[in-house]
This record gives sequence, C-alpha cells and structure tokens, in this order.
Amino acid sequence: TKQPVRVAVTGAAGQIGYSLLFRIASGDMLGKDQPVILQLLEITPALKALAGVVMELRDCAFPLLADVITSDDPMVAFKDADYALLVGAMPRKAGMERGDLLGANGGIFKPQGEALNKVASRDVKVLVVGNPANTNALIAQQNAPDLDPKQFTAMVRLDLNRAISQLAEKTDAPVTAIKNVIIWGNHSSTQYPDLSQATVNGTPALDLVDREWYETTYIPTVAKRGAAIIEARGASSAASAASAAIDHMRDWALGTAEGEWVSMGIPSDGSYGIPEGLIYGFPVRTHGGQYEIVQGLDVSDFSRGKMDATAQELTEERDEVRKLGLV
Ligand code: NAX
Repeated sequence: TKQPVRVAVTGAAGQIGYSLLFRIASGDMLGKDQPVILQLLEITPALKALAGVVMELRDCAFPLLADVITSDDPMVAFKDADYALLVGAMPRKAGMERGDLLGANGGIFKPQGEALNKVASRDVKVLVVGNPANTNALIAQQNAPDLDPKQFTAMVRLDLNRAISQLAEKTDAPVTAIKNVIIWGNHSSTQYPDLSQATVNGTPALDLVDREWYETTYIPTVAKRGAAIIEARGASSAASAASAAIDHMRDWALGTAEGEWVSMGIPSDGSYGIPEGLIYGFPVRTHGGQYEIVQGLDVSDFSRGKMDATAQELTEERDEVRKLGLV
C-alpha cells in the first residue's frame, strides 16, 4: 500500500470545506489507493466549528483517511504538505473597492505564501480557490521565492464545468460528449468561455449552436453563473466549487486523458500574447504531475478581444497589489 500524502486545506470550516474534505478523504481527488493526511487551517474563532467537522470526518470511517491535523498557524498546517488547497479568503463586503479587497486578501495570502515557502514539501502543488483567486495565487507565489512559480495555480475549473454543462444542455448531449472547451483568463465576469475549439461528439460546437446565442447568451450565462447561484440558493456555490477543486487537483496529479484538455489558472509564459507572469486561465494537458499549455490554436479577432480584456483586468489587479507592496 502507498504511503499517505499530506493535503493542506485552508478555510476548512467554511461552506466549500464542508463538501471538499469528505471528497478528498474518500479518495475522489488522488485515487482510491492513496491514503491522505488532512492538515486543516482555520482562523482561531472557527477552530471550534472545525473540531465539529473533524468529528464528522472521523465518523465516516474513511479507509483512506490516515490522520487529521488542525491548526490556526500556517506553519503547522502547511508542514511537509504535498498539496495545498487555499480556500479561505476575505469576501468582498458592500462598498469595498477592489484595492480594499486585494489588500485584505494580501493579509492572508502573503503570510500563507511565506509559510509554504518555509515548510511545505518542495514539490507542493498549490490551488487557490479563495477569491480573487488568480491574484491571490499571484500573491502567494510571489512570497514563496524558493518554490517553482509553476507550483501555484488558481481555479477556473468551476467555470469550465459550468461551460461544459451549459453546452451539453443546449445541444442535448451528455457532458462526456463535450471536449476541449476553454476558459481563458480571470475567474471573474471578464473570463472568456471559448467554444472555438470545442466539439460535441466530434462535431465542432459552433456548427451546432448559433453565433448570436453563443455571444449574447452562453458567454454571459457562464460568466455570471456564480451570481445566479447566490440569487437562487441564498449562498454562494459550495458543493460545485469543491467538486471543481477535486477535478483540478486530480487532473494535475494524475494526468488528463489522451487528446483532452482542461483549463487551469497558471503563470503565463507569454503564450498567446498574454503578459508573462499573470495567473491566467489557459488550456492545458497534464502528465506526470506537470502541466503544459496547449499550443498552436487559432485565435480569431473575437477571441483576441476577449482574451486581452480579461488579461487587462488581471494586469490592473497585479498593478494594485504591487502598489500595496504585496508582490
Ligand atoms: P466561507 O465563508 O463559508 O468559508 C471560508 C472560511 O475561510 C471560513 O471558515 C473562514 O473562517 C476561513 N478563513 C478566513 N480567513 C482565513 C485564513 N486567513 N486562514 C484560514 N482560514 C480562513 O466561504 P466559502 O463559500 O467556503 O468560499 C471560500 C472562498 O472560495 C471564497 O473566497 C469564495 O469567493 C471562493 N470561491 C471561489 C470559486 C472559484 O471558482 N475560484 C467559486 C466558489 C467560491 O465562491
């Protein structure tokens, strides 16, 4: 049997945590043969609630759950972590400007980046879920100079899963028939859910739907799905966000299927004219724990405009956190 790996999760007592931890412990993320040690980080006032979640985790008697550690200190929670899912963040409150939001999150992601730098496994794979996810990932990355920048990623997988599901519904196809949808850019309303490469049972998706629907209904529906969930449920996406985090980490760790792509927020290497260093959603293939950007795709003028607009927003966020001295 395999040795357990260490999986750190922050914001573990929150909504997403309540779904995520059970999926990790049951083997959905790293495989049904991979034991895990959960290392859970919360702020001090949430440790009591977290203790309750841990009681429930233990009550599941998951065969793969080797141990659970809890702490309010990132130096403890990130110690030797092989995987780190950074979920806890400061939500946007009414009247908050982008600068205030980025500053408040800097207070979380700067020390967490520093702690990962000091104590995590040298091969740690980091996924940032907490919003603004791309720029929070940039802050953590820039404060972890001894780790490879490529070890820091942000989640656009929920957007991708939403994009796949909306297309499946429209074309009356199962989700498994849909391949190579792309989410470019920021996990925000400027994201670009791109169907130009997508197929449905092998047929180009854009041959099956009309252009007007794609541009004026599909793209905004995917980009604003988070708000629609809040409106309907009275709370933000949680189980679907947790499921997307599982998908992101599983594909990164275990590899994508032959000929298939997923989208991950990763540091730009300048591909497709995206400014180097931004944490930007790209189409990737993964193999052996590494990801690589899918190269050589045609970019139409329509795509170019959308890809540049979301890059511009990320550039502004980066400028803002530079001004705040966070990166
Ligand atoms: P909750 O407010 O339910 O939970 C967040 C938890 O984080 C709380 O228990 C809080 O005590 C904890 N926390 C706060 N600061 C912390 C710190 N410094 N260290 C450790 N823990 C800390 O939020 P939830 O619904 O679970 O969402 C978590 C984050 O995911 C939010 O930022 C949210 O905006 C973001 N999302 C990101 C998505 C994505 O696709 N990238 C989609 C879903 C979600 O909206």
